[in-house]
Amino acid sequence: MASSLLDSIEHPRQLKGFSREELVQLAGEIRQRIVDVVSHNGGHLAPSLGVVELTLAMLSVFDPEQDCLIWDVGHQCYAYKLLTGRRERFASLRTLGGLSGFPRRDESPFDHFGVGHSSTSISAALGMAMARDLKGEKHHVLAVIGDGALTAGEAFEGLNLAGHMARRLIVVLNDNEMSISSNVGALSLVLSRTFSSQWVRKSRQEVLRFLRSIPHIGEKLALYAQRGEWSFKSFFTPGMLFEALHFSYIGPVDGHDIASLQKHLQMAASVEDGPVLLHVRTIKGKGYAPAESNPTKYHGVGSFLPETGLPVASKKHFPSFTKVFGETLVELARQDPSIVAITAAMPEGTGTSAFREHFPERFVDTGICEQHAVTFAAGLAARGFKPVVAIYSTFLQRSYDQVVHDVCLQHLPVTFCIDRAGLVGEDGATHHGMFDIAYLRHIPGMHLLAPRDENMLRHCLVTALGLQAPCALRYPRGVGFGVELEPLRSLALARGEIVLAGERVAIFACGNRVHPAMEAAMFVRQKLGFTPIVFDPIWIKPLPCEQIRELVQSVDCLLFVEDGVLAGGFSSAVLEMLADEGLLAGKALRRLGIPDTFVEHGTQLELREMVGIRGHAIAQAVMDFFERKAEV
Ligand SMILES: Cc1ncc(C[n+]2csc(CCOP(=O)(O)OP(=O)(O)O)c2C)c(N)n1
Repeated sequence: MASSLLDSIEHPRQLKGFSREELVQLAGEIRQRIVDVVSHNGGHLAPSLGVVELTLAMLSVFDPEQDCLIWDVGHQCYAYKLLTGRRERFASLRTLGGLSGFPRRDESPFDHFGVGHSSTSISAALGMAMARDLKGEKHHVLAVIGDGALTAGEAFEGLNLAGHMARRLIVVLNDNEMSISSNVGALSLVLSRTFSSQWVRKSRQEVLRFLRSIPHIGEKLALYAQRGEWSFKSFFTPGMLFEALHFSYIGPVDGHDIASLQKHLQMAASVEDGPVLLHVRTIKGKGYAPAESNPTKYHGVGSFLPETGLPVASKKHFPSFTKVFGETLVELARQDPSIVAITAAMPEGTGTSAFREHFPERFVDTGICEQHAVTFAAGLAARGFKPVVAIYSTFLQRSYDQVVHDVCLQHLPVTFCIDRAGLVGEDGATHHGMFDIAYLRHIPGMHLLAPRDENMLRHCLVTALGLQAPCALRYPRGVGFGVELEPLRSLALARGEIVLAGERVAIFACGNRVHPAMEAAMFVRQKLGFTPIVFDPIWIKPLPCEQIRELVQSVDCLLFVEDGVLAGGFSSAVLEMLADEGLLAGKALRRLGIPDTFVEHGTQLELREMVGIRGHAIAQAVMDFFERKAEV
């Protein structure tokens, strides 16, 4: 339609010819398109709505073909995708084979750096700035980082080196006072300082007047002081912090005023002698009332009705693993005052918001600081508390050394509740929790549990808290199996359960694959007239060796299935043990799990189907032992 400016954009360079009014109209159209598509596909709505004007301003001032624009976390990149050649594919956002929800170098030449985890942008940008200088190139490098992402250590490591290297670099701080929940920490207090008081403005004028009056050098001094107003302002605004790190500071700037953004971006681009930080204030969820009024809820959403913002009614009635975990933790903390809950900026995502409500004095949100969260927990544990670190599998990757060095090496009883373990779905490759078994099971002293359902999750949590040792439990994203919740009980160490008795084939199913394995076994019973055994080890470490030995000796065929990488995962653990004990001779073997490749985005079901860990793939694998087709 001719009236749609957005549909006329084939290349971002067209934006340079747009008037301010046209850019404002375009901002409205972009918001509409984002709401339309995200209401179908789900996605990171509020972050993307908040940076529409910033995206337009950056693309109209810079040349994204030459200049490197790097988004931190990358969850706010939807407007950028729409304007950089991906408009026509935008409806496929986050679907199998469609556009990723995050920037990816293999998706577009405009995506200069791939991302999904937070706080990497300044480091990557600085590396690119150095590469530019070494190659004698002239382009700009920009990192756009949120105030939430700025709480992470890596962001400060980047700022620290950038100030030291003094290379040309623009860091745009997108400050909306929100992480997923309200931002936390002393830094957020610094950022909220404003340059509003009259006396500050007045003193600035007086200082400038005084400087100008100095003979010979006065004008020059005033110019320096004026460069901008910014340097001066920095004493009274968050700028002080950044100036101390040898950044020039500009801001704060209204992040929804395109003209002002363009002016200040140009100002930032003119700084030749070192890094500059442009502080932009935005409203998360801007322009869509439900998201503006509840940015936490609309940070990341499933499908919803665009007119109201209400979720599309889901068929899933069962509570999620996350919810069951959160409620059980509250239940346990009522009786045990030594339990402390820790999250790294994900109170809602990990279900610890329930704990925050009931025991605010025993709840800590560290900000996006997974490494700090783990060592902080170790400190609490060293002084007699029982810290529970609730964290997504993919983000715990950040804390590998802290788990090894601060927790396990000192035998400290920290409980890791690892949510989103396994394939997570639409967030894709950066977010799948597929490595945790492999990166935890080799750490001496670590205990590792994989509850098969929500009931077992509760028992595992009680067990972990009673261990007096480091322990992790991993459970998947999404709803449980709807099993009836039993009274809590502690589990015996290194004992699994035969959940389906049978013969000839033993299926070793780990965590959320146990129920599908049981369904598969029932199918095989119908087709082949015998029932394979389904064994749930519950413990990945220490393994239930005794039971495994017995089982293996009773069958000829061993099938393993797990929602995690095959390399170093659960089946690896069992096979290592069996090989060491010489128990594998004459056995037919098959392993189902995630192969040695990064898995893309799609629904959880599609992805499990793709890697072959769903019920019918398990059934087929059993049938294969007998060279029979499952026909399912
Ligand atoms: C290492 C890591 N931990 C946690 C997350 C989950 N996460 C995604 S966005 C986000 C909040 C980011 O806040 P901010 O940078 O201020 O951006 P905003 O969403 O407010 O635009 C968090 C915690 C992540 N992506 N990476």
